Amino acid sequence: MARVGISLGSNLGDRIVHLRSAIERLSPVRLSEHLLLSPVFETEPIDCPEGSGAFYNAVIEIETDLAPLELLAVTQAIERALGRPEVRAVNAPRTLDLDLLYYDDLSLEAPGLLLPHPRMFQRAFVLKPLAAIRPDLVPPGVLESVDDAGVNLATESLVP
Ligand code: PH2
Ligand code: MG
Ligand code: MG
Repeated sequence: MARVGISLGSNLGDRIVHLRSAIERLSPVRLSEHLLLSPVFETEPIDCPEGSGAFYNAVIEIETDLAPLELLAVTQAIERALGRPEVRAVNAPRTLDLDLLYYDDLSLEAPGLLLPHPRMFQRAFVLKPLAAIRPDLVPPGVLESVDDAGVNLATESLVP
């Protein structure tokens, strides 16, 4: 059984409903009661097309026995179920984005999936919520913990 971190983002439609729905839809792949759920942060769009709305972002950690690419297929199916089109412009506003951040201590380079997520330590919208649930996490190939990396990043607003 693997402990997996997944980031959730939405900046289209009813953002909080989409995040909640994603967490519910992930429940069949959870093999244990283990669920770390970060607060939801409202964050400014980074590297998104002009006029994109603010995101709601959160991170969860679950335990699963699915292999990484099986889990990727599940997360992509959930994105589609929430109305995300197959073909889309880069970083266009989306009802739901689910990104696999880490899968135990696995380093993986597969088509469509890099683990740990190569940009997770550059993104406050990932690090801030992740610091709330796994401050001491040091993914493979990274030299500092989530908490140390996130400490200097601008604070983003918490959704009550
Ligand atoms: N996701 C992106 C690009 N930019 N910005 C914010 N604030 N939150 C995101 O989840 C996000 C982003 C690519 O998936
Ligand atoms: Mg993403
Ligand atoms: Mg994605």
